[in-house]
Amino acid sequence: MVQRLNDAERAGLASVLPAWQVVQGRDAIRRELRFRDFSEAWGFMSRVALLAEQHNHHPDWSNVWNTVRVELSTHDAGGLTEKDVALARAIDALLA
Ligand code: H2B
Repeated sequence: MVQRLNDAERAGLASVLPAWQVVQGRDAIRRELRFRDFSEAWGFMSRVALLAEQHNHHPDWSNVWNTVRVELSTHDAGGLTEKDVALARAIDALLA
């Protein structure tokens, strides 16, 4: 079972994942993205869905027209793990 991040790993999150915020009241990170329109937002979600399958790790997310809100947390561990960091980095790379 993958372990939740330790204090040192959490302290490094802001520099590794500057576009992501720590969620209040839940051990998770979040990123909100705005696209030009629904089609671009959905295209992004499709690409992330394929990434999630490759990682066997899936986002908790929502979409409203051109906005996608992504939350990452490891359900099996009850909080943030290296799996969330890896998926967040892969999502950032998609957007780069
Ligand atoms: N995604 C997330 N976010 N957390 C998990 O614990 C998780 C997952 N577990 N995707 C995976 C799938 C899982 O339940 C399978 C059985 O490994």
